[in-house]
Amino acid sequence: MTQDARMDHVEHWMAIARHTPLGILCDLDGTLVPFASAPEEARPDHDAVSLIEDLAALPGVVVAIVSGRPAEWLERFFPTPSIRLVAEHGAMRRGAGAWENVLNLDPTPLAALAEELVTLAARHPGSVIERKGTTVALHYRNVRRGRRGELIVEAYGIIDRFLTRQPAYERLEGILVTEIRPASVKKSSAVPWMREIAGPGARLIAIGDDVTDEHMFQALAPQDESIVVRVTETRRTFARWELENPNEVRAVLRYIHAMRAGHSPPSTTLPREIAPPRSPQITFDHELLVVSNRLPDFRQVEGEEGLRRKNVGGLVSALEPALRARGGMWLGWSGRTVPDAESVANGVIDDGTAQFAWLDYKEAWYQNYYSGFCNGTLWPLFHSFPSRVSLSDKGWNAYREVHEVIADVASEHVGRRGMIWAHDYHLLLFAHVMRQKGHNGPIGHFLHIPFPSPDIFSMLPWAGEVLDALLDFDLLGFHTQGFVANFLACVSSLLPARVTDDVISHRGRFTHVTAMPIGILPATFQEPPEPAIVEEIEGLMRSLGESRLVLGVDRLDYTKGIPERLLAFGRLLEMFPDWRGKVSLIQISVPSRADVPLYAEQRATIESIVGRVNGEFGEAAWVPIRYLYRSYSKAQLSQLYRAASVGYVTPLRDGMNLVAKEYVAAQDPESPGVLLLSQFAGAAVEMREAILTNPHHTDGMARDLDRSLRIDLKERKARHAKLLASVQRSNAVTWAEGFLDALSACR
Ligand code: GDG
Repeated sequence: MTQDARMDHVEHWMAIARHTPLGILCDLDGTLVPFASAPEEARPDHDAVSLIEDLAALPGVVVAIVSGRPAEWLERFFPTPSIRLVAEHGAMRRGAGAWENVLNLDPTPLAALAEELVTLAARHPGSVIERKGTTVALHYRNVRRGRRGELIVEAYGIIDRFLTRQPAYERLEGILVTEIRPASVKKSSAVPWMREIAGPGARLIAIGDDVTDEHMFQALAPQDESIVVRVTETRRTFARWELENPNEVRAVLRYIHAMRAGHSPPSTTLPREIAPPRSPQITFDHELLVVSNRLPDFRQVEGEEGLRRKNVGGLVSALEPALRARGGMWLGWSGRTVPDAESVANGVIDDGTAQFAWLDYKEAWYQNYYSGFCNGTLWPLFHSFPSRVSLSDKGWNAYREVHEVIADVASEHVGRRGMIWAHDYHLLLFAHVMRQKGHNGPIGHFLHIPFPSPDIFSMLPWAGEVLDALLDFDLLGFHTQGFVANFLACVSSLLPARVTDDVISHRGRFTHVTAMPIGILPATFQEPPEPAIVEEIEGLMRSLGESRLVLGVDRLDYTKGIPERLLAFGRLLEMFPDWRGKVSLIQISVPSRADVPLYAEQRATIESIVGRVNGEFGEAAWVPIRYLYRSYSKAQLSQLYRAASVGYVTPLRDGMNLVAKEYVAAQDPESPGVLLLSQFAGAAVEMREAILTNPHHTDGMARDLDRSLRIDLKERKARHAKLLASVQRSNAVTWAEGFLDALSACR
């Protein structure tokens, strides 16, 4: 800071400190009082209380403590009536001596929720339930890292049920705490209230550290000042100024007191201005940044103001508990493209449960990076379809360029020592570019698709560069030991690296390599469906008449082996004519990458096979194959899975295949169906009790399908019980937590 700027800064604060009327809104925990490991241990000490009392006694000054704490608790420490108190984020407030209940809610449902959460917390050491008048908070700061996900999943189940029935309440995420509170109150409500109390011409100073304080900062007017107490360097905020810790807050309050009381101002650290751009959105302490090509849970909503959350399941359900538990952020492409000549936008969405940072892509990136290098080069190469691999320098250059862009946005959201978890083949160079930008925190990568053998991988002209870049990650996760072995073989043959069982040393760095099969949240496939959902699926089932159902569900992709599966079904009807009229195949193909020519071709191939089989075997009252090129809700899928005698999951090659696990999770254990699974799906490694099949061998697959349809109830139950146990044991939460624990352990 230059001498002039320093003078301006001092004068600015002197003017505020002396302004009359002046209103001070100060948060307590983390702002005036340091954090303690349990909420009941953090109390305002004598120094803090007398400082606030002294300020409140000054003429022309109004002071409010604005806290999430209950009214009685605040009253105990700040009995002096001239101190204004805002409790429970604004639900209760004490004006000139008297408490006012801003809301009038029936306390019974909240009490029931609190009871349920207390029972849950009793099973999770370290978790604490804090009851306040109109709010309940679950603190999980002291729950062991690896155990937080499990707690959060269960807690959110309970909380979500409550919120559905009690729309007057909402959930608010703090730092390792989740709070359920009346929806209409926020700390922002304290701002106009204080302005009115302070009187005409008032300037306000708001000081806070938490995401709840951001609401207060947002509600301020241009003449007011906002000061954030930084938890880490990664925090983004609406505030204009920052202080390091509660000691600095107290020093500034003492400075204001001295300036007004006519004492000589103590030499003190004045708030530092936060360099713009400050966040246009509320975000908070990101211990963890997850990066994937796409934000999988967002879709652009036509005619509305942009992106909105839409629950379509998938990876987000696996990661969300970990994100919530760690106050994490997820960064990815918005799904929108802008013309190449325009600059790309990025921003943050906070939907109240997690933080999502998005960026738009230029049209050229979509063409050359996403459709080109990712889906035209890496996808077929990694799935061992060499004849479908397209290679171009343009694609490779775009791949590198987009990594740079994403890394720049990532650097805005995570501190240099923060933890980053990058996903999939779209981001193989991510650690490399982040290291170049100075990131030295742990970075992990999980590959959701297979890793090919060296003879296939070395088709890539940039094979050595990709491997070298991958070794800038601290941890590389794959679905199976087979993919790990392929990766290690590629490294050994293409790089001068030292390879042991699970650690590679290269350029003085160590990269850990591990097999960590992804799972699902099995209980979510057993939830009772809404009546409207039952009706649509029952209609579909009625159209099958007496036929037993064989079910295929996939994204429309050539790796999923849909034509091979349909041909084998036709072969079944040929080889085992008894099944004619008694069994139907429903194949659901979810539209995917429809603008890529290979995918459009695949669709035409499938439709022509369906036409052929139906033409050859169909009868007036029986359609052999129902082909549905559309998507269904998760609840509808669960119902279809449950109704199917055979889950027909036969990819030619697949990293894992979640449909196989979902099918098992959705079955009725008393009368389960049979999983017919390709031996080339990653899932086949864990799911040995499925009927394994070779999708390249049409006759063999037809025979395996026949066998699957004939298995008796006893064997079905025995196979299903074992499969279900494995699906439950190795689930989405254990996967995400396991990966993050392993990543922490790498350092
Ligand atoms: C990649 C890897 C790996 C399908 N239709 C609908 C729908 N789905 C859901 C399924 C399932 C998901 O999509 C598909 O997951 P897969 O695992 O089968 O396949 P990919 O999309 O290729 O995923 C794969 C996975 O990453 C995870 O690591 O297993 O190997 O290729 O969850 O239920 N969901 C909804 N409506 C549909 O119509 N809501």
